[in-house]
Amino acid sequence: MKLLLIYICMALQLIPTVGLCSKPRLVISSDFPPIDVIPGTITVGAPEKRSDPDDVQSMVRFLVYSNEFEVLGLIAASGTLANVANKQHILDVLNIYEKAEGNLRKHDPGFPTADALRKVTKAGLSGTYAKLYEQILGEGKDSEASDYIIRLLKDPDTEPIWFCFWGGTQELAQALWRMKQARNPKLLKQAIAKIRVYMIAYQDGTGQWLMENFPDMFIIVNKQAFKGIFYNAPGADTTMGDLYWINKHIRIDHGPLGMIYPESGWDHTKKGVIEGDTPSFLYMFSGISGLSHLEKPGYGGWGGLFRPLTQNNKHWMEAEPDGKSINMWQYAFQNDFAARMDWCHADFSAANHNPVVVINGESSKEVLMHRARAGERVKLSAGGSYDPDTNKLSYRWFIYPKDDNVIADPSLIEATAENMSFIMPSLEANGELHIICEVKDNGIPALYSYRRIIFTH
Ligand SMILES: [Ca+2]
Ligand SMILES: [Ca+2]
Repeated sequence: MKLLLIYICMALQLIPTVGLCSKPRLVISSDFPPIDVIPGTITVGAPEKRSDPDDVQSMVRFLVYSNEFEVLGLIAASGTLANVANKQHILDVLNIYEKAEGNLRKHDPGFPTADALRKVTKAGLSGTYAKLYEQILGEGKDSEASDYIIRLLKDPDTEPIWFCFWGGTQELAQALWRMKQARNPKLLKQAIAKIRVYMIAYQDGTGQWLMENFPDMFIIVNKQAFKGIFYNAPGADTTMGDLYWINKHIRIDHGPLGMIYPESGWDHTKKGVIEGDTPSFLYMFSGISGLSHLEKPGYGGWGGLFRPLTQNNKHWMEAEPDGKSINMWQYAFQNDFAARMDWCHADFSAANHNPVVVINGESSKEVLMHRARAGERVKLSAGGSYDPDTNKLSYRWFIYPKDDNVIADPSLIEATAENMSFIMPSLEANGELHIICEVKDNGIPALYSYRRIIFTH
């Protein structure tokens, strides 16, 4: 993922960032409730069943994206009102995924087997949710999951490992605490160098402990902006995720996984998409599908837009708490989810698949880099873009993220043709102009694909 020159497009010297040779490696940790979870606002029922169903919603969505990643771990961290870590809850979902995986493979042979996912499903420590770090770290606090994380971190493979935390971070913190005790600073340093964290809020005291103790560890904290994925978030189109939408596109007639998608999150009166944890892996999907870049949270994409908290650019937090940096992509990521739920039961010819964006003849999913002088006319072409279902394509080019210091050529503001050109504006020293090419098909549901082109002087 380093920015290296590997290919020069003849027409425009568009330089893709280095290719992803393999899928990103990923561990999900979730405060995962039982499938028959009772929303926490319903005050009857056994405590171990009463919790927040949103992680089940997120897990259904994650599994239909599991072809995009090398899933190294699924960790059951403490959850439910009873504060238990029970990996059987995840295994129960994998039994259901097993009924859909054959059909999913008609759409991409890269979907993992349920068996492969079972092998990496690990139990975290019970009793950690919402506790102070002093209460949950140290001797006697190891778990199957923290031991497994140590094995992953000690492995000589230096490729990054992404940890998406849908609940508390105790298991990673405990693994690092244990490695610190071993007094092998070289090994610990290697471990830190390959860790990438995306955490949804601080759900136990170890989140802040990680931030304070590991200034060199790559950590994204999404404290509040994750709510931008809620169907009822400010600025969201509620019809793209309310009960009617989830029934039509996810829950009914979409195979076995859709049937377990809960109607609500914690509050049973708010029925619809409440997948607060989903932005963690949408960030990753966005980073490998042309819109953004895994190592650059400041680029912005489906998982939000972030700003650095530290000068070394290791710790990041959302640029704005209001969630708009997520729900601005709502039509795209909701349609994408709906299409993949069709993949659970439909043949290839009866479902939709994303278009492939080609920019100036370059067809990878990499972010493209280009140098241009202020005042120079730049020509971009999405000609050659195509759709695996032979759908008709439409185009939109826009600047993202917006930079108030850049006075853009008006022809760049609303460009909707396959080809476009603009006059390169003047940038500040080390300034970048990011242009997104969005290509949308006319399938049902309509799917979006992207490429990002970054201009510098
Ligand atoms: Ca959660
Ligand atoms: Ca298509």
